[in-house]
Amino acid sequence: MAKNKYEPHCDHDYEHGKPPHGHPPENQRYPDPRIYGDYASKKPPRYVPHSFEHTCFKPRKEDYKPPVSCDDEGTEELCTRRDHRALTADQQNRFLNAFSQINAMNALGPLVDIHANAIHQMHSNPRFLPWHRIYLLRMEELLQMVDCTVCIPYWKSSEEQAFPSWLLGFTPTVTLIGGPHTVTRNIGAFAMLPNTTDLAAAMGNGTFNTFGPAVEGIHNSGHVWVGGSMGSIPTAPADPVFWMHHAEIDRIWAEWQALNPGQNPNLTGVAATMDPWSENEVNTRDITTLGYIYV
Ligand SMILES: [Cu+2]
Repeated sequence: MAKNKYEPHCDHDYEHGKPPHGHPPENQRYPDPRIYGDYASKKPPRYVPHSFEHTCFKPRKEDYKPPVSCDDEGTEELCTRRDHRALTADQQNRFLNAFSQINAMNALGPLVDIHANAIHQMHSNPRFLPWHRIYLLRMEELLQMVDCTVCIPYWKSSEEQAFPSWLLGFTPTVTLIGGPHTVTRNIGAFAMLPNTTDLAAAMGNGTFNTFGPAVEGIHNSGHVWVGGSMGSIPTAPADPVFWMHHAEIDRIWAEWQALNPGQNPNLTGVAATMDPWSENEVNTRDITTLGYIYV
C-alpha cells in the first residue's frame, strides 16, 4: 500500500526508522512554525479531547434562546401562514434556512421535478387549485422536517406591486432531473402584475368553473412578472417566491370558498385524485382539516 505523505502519523520510517539526513522532514500539512507552532513539526502534540460537557459553545446567559419544541403528540396545531411582510427577521431566516436545508438534503429537487411532469395535469384545468394546495402542503411538511416552526408565507402581489425584497439575494441552485439549476429572475420585464381591481374581478365569479380559470390567469401573470425560473413550469418551484405566490393563490381560493359554499371543482374518477399523492379533491376543500390557516 502506498504511503500517504499527508499523514505523518502513518509514517513508519519516522516511528521505527532513522529520519533522513538526521532531522525530520517538515510536516506537509503544517510546514510553517511561525503559523502552526508545534504542529509544524513532523509529529504534532498529543490530541487531548474536550470533556463532553465542554464540547459545545454556549451563549452568554442573557443571550440564550430556548430551542423551539413542536407538539408531536396528537394535539397538532394549525400551521399559520402569514403575509410575508408580517414576518420577523427570525421567521424570514427560518424559512430560507429550511429551504436551503431541504435543498442540501436533495429533497427539494425531486419535489420541483414533480411540477415538471405534465402527466399530473395540474394546469389549465379544474385540478389547478386543488393540486397546488396539496403540492404546497407537501412542501410545508418537508420544510417542517427541518424546522417545525416554518409555515409558508404568502406574497400578496396584487396589493404589494413589488417583489419581496428579502428574497432578492436568495437565488439557490437546485439539482433537477435535467441537472443543476440556479434560480434567475427578470422582474417586470415581460408582464404586468395583476392589481387589486383584477383580483376583485376574479373574486366576483360565482361558480368554480369561472373562478378557477380567472384566478389561474392572475397566477400566470405573476409567474411571468417574476420571470426567469418562475417563468417556466419545470423550474418555477426552485424559486422560494413560487411557494409564496402559490400560498397567495391558495389563500384567495380559501377566501372565495368561504364566500361561495358548495362551489367545488367538477372532478370525478382518476381526475379527482391529486396524483402523485393520494388525496381526493374532496379532501382538499377544507384547509383547517389539512392543517393550516391564513392570517
Ligand atoms: Cu404550477
